[in-house]
Amino acid sequence: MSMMEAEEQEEDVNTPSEDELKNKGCDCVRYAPLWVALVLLAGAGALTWYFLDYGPRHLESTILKFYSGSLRILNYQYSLDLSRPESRAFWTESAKLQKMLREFICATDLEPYYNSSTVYAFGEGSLTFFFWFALQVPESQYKEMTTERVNASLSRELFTSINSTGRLSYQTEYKVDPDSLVLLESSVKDIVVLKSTLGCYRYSHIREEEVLRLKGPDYLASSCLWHLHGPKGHMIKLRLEWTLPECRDRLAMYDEAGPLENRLITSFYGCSRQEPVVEVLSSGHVMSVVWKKAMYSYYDPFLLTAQAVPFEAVFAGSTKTSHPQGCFFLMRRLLQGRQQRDSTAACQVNLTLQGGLEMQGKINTPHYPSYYSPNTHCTWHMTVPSLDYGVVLWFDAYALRRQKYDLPCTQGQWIIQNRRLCGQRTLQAYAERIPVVSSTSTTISFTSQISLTGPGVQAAYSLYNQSDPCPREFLCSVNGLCVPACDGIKDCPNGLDERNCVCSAKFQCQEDSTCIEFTKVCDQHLDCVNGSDEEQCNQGVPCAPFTYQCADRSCVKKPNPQCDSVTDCKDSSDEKHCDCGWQAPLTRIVGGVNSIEGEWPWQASLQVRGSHVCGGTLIADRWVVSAAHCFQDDRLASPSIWTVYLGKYFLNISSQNEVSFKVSRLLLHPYYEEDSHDYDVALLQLDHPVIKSPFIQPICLPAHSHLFEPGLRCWITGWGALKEGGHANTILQKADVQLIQQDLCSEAYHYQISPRMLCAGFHQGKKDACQGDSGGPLVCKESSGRWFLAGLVSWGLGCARPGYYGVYTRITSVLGWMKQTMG
Ligand SMILES: *[C@@H]1O[C@H](CO)[C@@H](O)[C@H](O)[C@H]1NC(C)=O
Ligand SMILES: *[C@@H]1O[C@H](CO)[C@@H](O)[C@H](O)[C@H]1NC(C)=O
Ligand SMILES: *[C@@H]1O[C@H](CO)[C@@H](O)[C@H](O)[C@H]1NC(C)=O
Ligand SMILES: *[C@@H]1O[C@H](CO)[C@@H](O)[C@H](O)[C@H]1NC(C)=O
Ligand SMILES: *[C@@H]1O[C@H](CO)[C@@H](O)[C@H](O)[C@H]1NC(C)=O
Ligand SMILES: *[C@@H]1O[C@H](CO)[C@@H](O)[C@H](O)[C@H]1NC(C)=O
Ligand SMILES: *[C@@H]1O[C@H](CO)[C@@H](O)[C@H](O)[C@H]1NC(C)=O
Ligand SMILES: [Ca+2]
Ligand SMILES: [Ca+2]
Ligand SMILES: [Ca+2]
Repeated sequence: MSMMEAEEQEEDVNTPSEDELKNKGCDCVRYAPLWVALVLLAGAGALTWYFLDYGPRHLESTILKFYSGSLRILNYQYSLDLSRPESRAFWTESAKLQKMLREFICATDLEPYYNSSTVYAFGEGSLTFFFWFALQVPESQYKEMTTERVNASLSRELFTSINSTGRLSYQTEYKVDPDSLVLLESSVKDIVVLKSTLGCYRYSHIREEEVLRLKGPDYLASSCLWHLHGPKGHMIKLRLEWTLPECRDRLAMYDEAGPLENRLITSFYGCSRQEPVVEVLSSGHVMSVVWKKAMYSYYDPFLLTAQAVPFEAVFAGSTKTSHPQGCFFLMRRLLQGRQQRDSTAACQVNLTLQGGLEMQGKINTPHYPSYYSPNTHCTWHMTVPSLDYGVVLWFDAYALRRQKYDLPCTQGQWIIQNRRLCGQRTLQAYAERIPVVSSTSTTISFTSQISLTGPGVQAAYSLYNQSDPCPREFLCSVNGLCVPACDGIKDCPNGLDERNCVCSAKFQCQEDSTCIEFTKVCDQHLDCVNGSDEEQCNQGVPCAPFTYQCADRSCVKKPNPQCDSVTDCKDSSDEKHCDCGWQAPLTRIVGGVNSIEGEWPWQASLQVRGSHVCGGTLIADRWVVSAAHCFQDDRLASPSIWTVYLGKYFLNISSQNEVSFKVSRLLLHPYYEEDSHDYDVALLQLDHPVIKSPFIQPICLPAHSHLFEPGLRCWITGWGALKEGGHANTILQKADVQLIQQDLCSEAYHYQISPRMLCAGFHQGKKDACQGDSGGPLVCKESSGRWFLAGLVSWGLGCARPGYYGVYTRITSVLGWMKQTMG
C-alpha cells in the first residue's frame, strides 16, 4: 500500500473514528450558542434542514488552512526503507507518526480546528519527519490563525510536555526534539503539487565533501520530487545542467523539504541556451527540487548534482580579488572563520582601496556565479585613501533602483550609506557611484530579503575623482556611466548628454564657436576664421569623443587617422594592424545592382543545410561578425548546424575561389534583446584560419572614435531579396545608401532607436537591405581607399519603404564586446 493510500484513509474515510467523534463533539459545544440563537431568530424549516444535515459548524463557513513542517525524533533512526513511499516500513511509520501528530495537535488549543494531517517524507537526524496538516478555521478567525499563532501553540505544547512523561502516547513512544519544530504556511496548491510528485519521490542525504549525482526521473513519472538533506551547518548547492538543446520541462527549487510556493528559490522552464549550467544554493541543510515533464524524450533533459557546502566557505567566495590587500584579508577572514564557526556568518569583508582610477577588484555574492542563497547577508566596508575620491561599483546586466514604499526587493536589497536600493536584472551596464563625504570609509550591504533568489551578483570596484567624475565626458545620472557628450547620439536614457550642445557631432572652432564638419578638421584648408581647425594636427591633444586614442593613450586631433598610410600617433599605433579593407583592383567599371566577383571580399554567406540564411562579415583571421537575430530561433542556435562561406559570389554554384568553414563557437552579445533589437551582434569563430586571397579579405574594424558622418554614402551588400517578399538572389547584390542623422531616424521610428543602432537609406525609400541580407555589412570607404565596417543589417520596417530607413547595428558602440570576445 502506498503512502497516498495511508493519507486517504486519514482524509476521506467517512466512518468517523473515535477521535473524530470527539472532535465533532468539541465543535458542537463550541458553536452551540451561536446556532441555537440563529435557529431561534430564523426559525425557518430550510435552516433547520441545513444545520441538521450539514452539522453546526457550517453555520459559519469555514476555510481550510494548510501548514507544513518537520519535527525531529531523537529515539528513532532513519533507515533506507523510509526513502521509498511504497515500502512497508514507510507505511507503518508514517501511519504511526500521523496518529502521533494528530494527538499532538489535539493536545493543544488547536484541537477544535483539526481537520487532517499527513506525514509525507522522512529524513535523517536521527529521524526527521515532514508533514502537512489542515485546520478548518471559521472565516471570522481566519486572520488570527497566523503561522506564528499556530507555531506558538505547538511549541508551547512541546516544551511543557517534555518533562511530564506519559500524558499522551506521542511522548511515550517518541522523544520529540522540541527545538526542531519547523512550521510554514502553505496552500492547497502546494499540497496538490506535493501529491503529484509522490509517485516519484527521491530522498538523498548528502554527506560533507561529497558531490552526489542525483538519479533522474522515472520513465513513467510525469513529476518527481527530490528531497535533499545535508549535515547541519551546511547549505545545499544544487547544480543543474541541461543536456538537450530543446525541452519544455519545468524544474523548481525550494528552500524546504517540500514544494512550498512561498519557499521557492527559483524555477526554470525549458532547456536554456543562455544558462546551460546553473548552480542554486539553499539557505539551510534542506532543499527540494520538483520536476514536471513536458514531452516524452528518451533521455533526461537535465543532470542534477548536489553538494553540501559549509557556511564558512562563504569567506573564501566573497573576496575574490587580484589585490594583495584582498589576499591578506582573505587569510584573516579564513582564520577568524575557523575560530568563530558562526553558522549565520556571511560575506563580511573589509577592503582598503588605493589611489588611482583603475579597477581594484571585484565583490560578489558567496559562491559566485552560483545563485545567491535565500539568506545571503553581505557587508563590504570600503576605505578610500582620501575624501577626493568616491567609490564606483560597476555592474553587468544588473542595476540598482530606488524602491517606492517598503515593498521587498525581489532581486536583492542593497543598503548603501543608509539608502535602500533594489537590485534589478537588466540588459545594460550600470555603475553605482558612492560619494564619500565625511569619513573615508563606507559600508555596502546586500541581502536576499525573500526566498526567491537569482544569479549571483558581482561588481567590480574602483575609485572616481569626486570633483571630476567623467573627464571630458558627461556623467549620466540615470546609470552612473560616463558617456560622450554632444556627439549626436543620446547615450544617456534621458538624453541630457545631447542637451546644451554648441556643436552637435561637429567640430567647434575655438575662436568663435562656429561649427564645422569633422571632415574639415586637419584637411589643410583653413575653415575656422583663424584656422583653429588646422592647429595641433601633428601633436597630441586632450582626448574627446572624436579624437583617436593611440596605444600609448595619447590622442590625435585628425579624424579617422587609422590605417591611412600617414603616421599620426607618436608610437605609430594608428598604422598597425592595417591588413584589411582593400578591394582587389577591379577590372571593370562597376555599376548596377549586381556586384562583381571580388568586389566585397569580406562578405560571408551563413548557411544551414545548403540554404543561405544570413550575411556576415570577415573581420579577423578566424572571426566573422553577424547579427544576433539570425540565431535567436532555437533551431538556429547551435553553432554546429552552420556553414560559413567566404569568397562566394553565386549562391547556387560553388566556385574555386570560395572556402567553407564550420563554426566552432557562436557568441551572441549578452545584452541582445529580441524585442528591441538592441545589441544585435553575434560573433562566429571559424574552425580553421582563413587564407587571404583577392576574393577573401577582412574588413577594417573602426576605432571607437571613428566618425561615420551623416550624409556619407556607404554600401550594403548581400544575396537578399530585391524587394519586399521577393526571393533571394543568386548573385551578390550591392546598393549605396546614405548615413542618416541619429535624431532624424529616431523620430521616424518613434524613438525606438538605441545608441547601438545606426540608420542608413533615403527618405524617399529607393534602396535598402531586405530579407536574406540580415547580419551583412554596411561599409564605408575612407579617403585613403580603405573600407571600414560601420554597421550590420539589423532591422527596419519593410524594405526601402518611404519614410523608413534601414536600421543597422552600430559597430563603434559594440566594439568593446567584440574585441574582448575575440581576445
Ligand atoms: C476536513 O475538511 C473537509 C473540507 O472542508 C471536509 O469535507 C471534511 O469533512 C473535514 N474533515 C474533518 C475530519 O473535519
Ligand atoms: C516557532 O516558535 C518557536 C518558539 O516560540 C520559535 O523559536 C520559532 O522561531 C517559531 N517559528 C516560526 C516560524 O515562527
Ligand atoms: C525539564 O526538566 C529539566 C531537568 O529535568 C529542566 O532542566 C528543564 O528546565 C525542564 N523543562 C521545563 C520546560 O520544565
Ligand atoms: C572591519 O572593520 C570594522 C570597522 O572598521 C570592524 O569593526 C570589523 O571588525 C572589521 N572586520 C574585519 C573582518 O576586519
Ligand atoms: C580630480 O580632478 C580635479 C579637476 O580635474 C583635479 O584637479 C584633481 O587633481 C583630480 N584629483 C585626483 C585625485 O585625481
Ligand atoms: C583672429 O586673429 C586676429 C589676429 O590674431 C584677432 O585680432 C581676431 O580677434 C581673431 N578672431 C577671432 C574670432 O578670434
Ligand atoms: C544559377 O542562377 C543563375 C541566375 O539565376 C542561373 O542563370 C543559373 O542557371 C543557375 N545555375 C545553376 C547551376 O542552377
Ligand atoms: Ca552622446
Ligand atoms: Ca580644415
Ligand atoms: Ca594614420
